Amino acid sequence: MSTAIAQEAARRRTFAVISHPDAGKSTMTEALALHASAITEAGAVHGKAGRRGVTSDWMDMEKARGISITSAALRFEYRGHMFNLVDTPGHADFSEDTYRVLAAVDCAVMLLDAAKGMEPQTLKLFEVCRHRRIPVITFVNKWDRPGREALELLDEIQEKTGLKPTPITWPIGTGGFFHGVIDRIADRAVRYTRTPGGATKAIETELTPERAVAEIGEDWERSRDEADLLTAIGSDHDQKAFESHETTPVLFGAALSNFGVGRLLDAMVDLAPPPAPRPDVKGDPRPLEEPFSGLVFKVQANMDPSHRDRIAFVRVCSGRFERGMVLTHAATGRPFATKYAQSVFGQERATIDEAYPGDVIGLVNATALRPGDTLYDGRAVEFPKIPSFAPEHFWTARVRDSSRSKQFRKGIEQMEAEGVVQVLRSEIRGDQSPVLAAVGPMQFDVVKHRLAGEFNTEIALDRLDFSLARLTDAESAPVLTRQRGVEVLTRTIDGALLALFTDEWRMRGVLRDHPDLVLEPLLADTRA
Ligand SMILES: Nc1nc2c(ncn2[C@@H]2O[C@H](COP(=O)(O)OP(=O)(O)OP(=O)(O)O)[C@@H](O)[C@H]2O)c(=O)[nH]1
Ligand SMILES: [Mg+2]
Repeated sequence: MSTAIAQEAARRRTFAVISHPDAGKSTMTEALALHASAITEAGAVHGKAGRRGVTSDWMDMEKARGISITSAALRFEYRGHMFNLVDTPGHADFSEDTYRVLAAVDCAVMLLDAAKGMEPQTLKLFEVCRHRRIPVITFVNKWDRPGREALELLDEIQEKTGLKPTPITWPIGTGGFFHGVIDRIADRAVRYTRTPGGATKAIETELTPERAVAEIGEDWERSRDEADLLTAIGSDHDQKAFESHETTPVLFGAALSNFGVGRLLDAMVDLAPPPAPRPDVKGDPRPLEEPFSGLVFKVQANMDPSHRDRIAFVRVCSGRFERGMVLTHAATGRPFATKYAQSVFGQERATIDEAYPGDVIGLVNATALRPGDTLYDGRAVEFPKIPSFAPEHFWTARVRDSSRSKQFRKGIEQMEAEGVVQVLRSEIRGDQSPVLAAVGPMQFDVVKHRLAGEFNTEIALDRLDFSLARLTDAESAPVLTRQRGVEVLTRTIDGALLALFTDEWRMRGVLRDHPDLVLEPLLADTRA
């Protein structure tokens, strides 16, 4: 029994796909599923405007804007391995969602845009991965378009992340002349030929050196010389160094035309670490073979307009999950029934009967569950909470048509449960106009859009002139309330008292006059 769990865990690969906005995460997620034969045709073939949405971008607003707003999980099998892949949103306003996903995976695929190299979110995410000790496989995407020099990109990666890049593949040709890659591990070269529209796997042909010289010529010779140089300077993959976060394997390709995607999938099988025991709040790792434990990393409602339910995404951390088992919800100590457990593939779902460490499962109608919660069977365990970010934008929300007040309340409660925004209240403001707090302003667009779409309720939002929140206590609150440019509100989800200030300068002024006030930062662990 216990060896079965170890064996099942060993064949799991649990990944986040991350990057700066627009580098191609959703296209790549789709391409990976295509290569694993989990889907038969990529949906991103019609270009951004009229394209059929990619599998992981299912929300209306995502289809309309062509960006990912919320993370999406895909589960599929490849080469005897069970992949759990989570496509994340790149936009900084939604980074809280991305960080929750990073709390639940064992490895990350980082995409770089060939023309842009390291961008601000790229850098931030590399830092988060280092902080969380998540190994990163780097894929330089959009190599089919004019871009930077490959060697120059390697230098930039090394310089900005401190990680040593170890190319697994090396591109043959650049700037729209992307012929194929040299596979530095398999010691061979392949040529890619695009299928119409890039809808299906690219055709791969083996390139012997003779053929390469004859058919490609100069681009091949240059690529081969560069690959030799890499070997000479010792830029080879080293599994130990990769797992201890000293290096990042690098691959080159184009997700849109499916160039290099199969090679990435193989690297994910061969290089990515399988699930390991997860440390609990005290730092003690829970052995994989202990009874079930899992971490809720995401809650999402109304994914399916015809069902209107709330689904909690759980990463299995130990043991065997069996549908129907009754678990304990660590936060409340209450039993939790798992009759409606599902595997998720973008917006589609299917009943799942069993799962193992590394798997992501969806628990339906899990109204009590919040991101960061632990569920377990057997010996009690609680995993560390996923820290929430310090909000910097504060807007009041109210319903436009008061006959929709009930739906308004329900909608806001839903947005809070999912962590789309934080909800703050005070007696003075009353229930009719709570304050919504967010890391980035686009989160308010999501609230507005989803309340209209899912709750048929139009809302009005008004920006408040605050940009800073601090945790305070009941003693300090009355003093703070008397200050100009300060407001104290209660965060509904945990009852914490938050003092809002117009800016840092204002807060310092208040502290100068009242040095004994309790004002603690709301720490996001990514900035640690
Ligand atoms: N030329 C080219 N375009 C690509 C490639 N991969 C993705 N794209 C295009 O780049 C744009 C962004 O792709 P997405 O997959 O939506 O990017 P994303 O990283 O998921 O974006 P966010 O989720 O909004 O951060 C789309 O228009 C894609 O068609 C590629 O390999 N080559
Ligand atoms: Mg996307």
